[in-house]
Amino acid sequence: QKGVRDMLADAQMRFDKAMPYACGPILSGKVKAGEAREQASPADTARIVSTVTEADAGMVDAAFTAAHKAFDAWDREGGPARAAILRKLADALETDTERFMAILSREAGKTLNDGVAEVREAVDFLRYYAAEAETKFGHADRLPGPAGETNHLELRGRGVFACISPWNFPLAIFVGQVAAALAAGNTVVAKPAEQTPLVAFEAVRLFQKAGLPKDVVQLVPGDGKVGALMTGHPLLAGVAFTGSTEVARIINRTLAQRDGAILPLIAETGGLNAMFVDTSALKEQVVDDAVISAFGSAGQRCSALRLIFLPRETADQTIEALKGAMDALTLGEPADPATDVGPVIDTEALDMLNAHAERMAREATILHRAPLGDELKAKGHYFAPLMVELASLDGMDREVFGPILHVIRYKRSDLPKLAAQLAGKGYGLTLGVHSRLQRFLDSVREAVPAGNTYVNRNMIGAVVGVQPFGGEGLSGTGPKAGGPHYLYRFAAERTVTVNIAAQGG
Ligand code: TXE
Repeated sequence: QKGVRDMLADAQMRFDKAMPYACGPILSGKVKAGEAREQASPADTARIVSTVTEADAGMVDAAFTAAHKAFDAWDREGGPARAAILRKLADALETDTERFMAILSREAGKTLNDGVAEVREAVDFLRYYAAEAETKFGHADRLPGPAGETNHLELRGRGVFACISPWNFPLAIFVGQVAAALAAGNTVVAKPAEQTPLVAFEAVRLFQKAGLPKDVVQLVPGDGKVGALMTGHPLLAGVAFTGSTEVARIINRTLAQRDGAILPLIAETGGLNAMFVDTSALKEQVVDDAVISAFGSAGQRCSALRLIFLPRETADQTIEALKGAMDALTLGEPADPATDVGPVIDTEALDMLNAHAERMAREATILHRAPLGDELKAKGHYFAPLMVELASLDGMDREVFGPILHVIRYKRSDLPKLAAQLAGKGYGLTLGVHSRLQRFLDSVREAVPAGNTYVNRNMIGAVVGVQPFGGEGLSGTGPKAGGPHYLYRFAAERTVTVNIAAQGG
């Protein structure tokens, strides 16, 4: 164990020594330098992690033009050849795990556990979509049909995909989107979130060294203005977006207003994720699972638990145990191995959470707040985990993205009404159920639609190929990332029907 920790500490030290790093657009393999802004670490705002040059309209245009030129050749490579390249990228990333963990801890405030899990997920996405490319792309499947004709179905790329990713999984989601688009035969113009440009920049540079052809992925860092230039670009063939429901709606409107082809949008967005507990549930398990699901990664997972429904018979006991578990959390520097909860991403997130906490103090009951020292508060964007009790679901219409757990105490006979009210909010991402009664599980599942349901366990699993992940309604369009249907949405499906007799020899 000590060996691994030392290795990580060394990698962090090596990374820190050369901070800040310059990063910027990568167009046809070349890094563009220009006027740069500084990006500070959320964990320690005195540390500048990178100096970032953001893409302008000319660069976005150059990125699309180059990716468009590269498309035909990449698409014609076929699935197996693309799979071989994606596997090389996976190997390169895996070999560089410690360095990417170091970047994630400084740039995104990820703890060591979260960092290693994220690098693993990115590697898994590359290998999973490589396998998918190999089996699904590059050949035509014969379909059953009437005598006298043959029918074949073939999957091809669509063109240039815009991949727009969030800061909360700045490596895994960025790499996952790009890998999927590439596996399906598309070329890519990718934009990381404005808070986390460096990890994406380093990933693209590594991939190009590992054998990714220079024109198939173009990187255009920047904020929503750059995103808007991408979704409005005439050479666009489709959008893969992960982020907030609000921005997904903006992109949807932009695509609807374009002239020309009707373009696909694959959107994975936020949730109002709930856990339903009944009196048969095991208290210790509920507490462990609720705490990790609500406060792990400082509540900044899209799958994170926001609302826990506790039966009034046992609610007091569970709440007391939750308070104890919250006090046992260690808040701190993400690079410290003892840390359970790191910072939130930026001042905007901190302000939003503080404003929500103030509103809760007025409109709800504050049940508990984990301790947070002044020193930490002054150092970075730290927000102490908070538990509040709501009298009802009224006014709880939006995802609050951070470490705040909302408790609702219920009377058994009110549960159907509450579940229907929650379902009526329109989200459908993750759902937790803690019960030893199949009937309870079935009734909750029927009442509350969710893309991913977790029974008698925590709500943070999205293992690639094992737990395909994604929501419905306000939470996303599907298909699920890391699942067997994901690549279809990135692909053009072509059916060829041949009249055998007329075709001759
Ligand atoms: O999102 P934002 P954030 C969700 C999570 C939360 C959000 C957090 O639930 O809601 O992501 O990420 C770009 N045109 N999920 O705060 O602000 C912006 O620059 C085009 C769900 O980053 O929506 C950034 O690159 N692009 C999830 C990206 O959009 C625009 C997993 C996202 O930004 C734009 C992870 C515009 N007009 C997080 N404006 C799941 N369901 O799987 C901004 N952007």
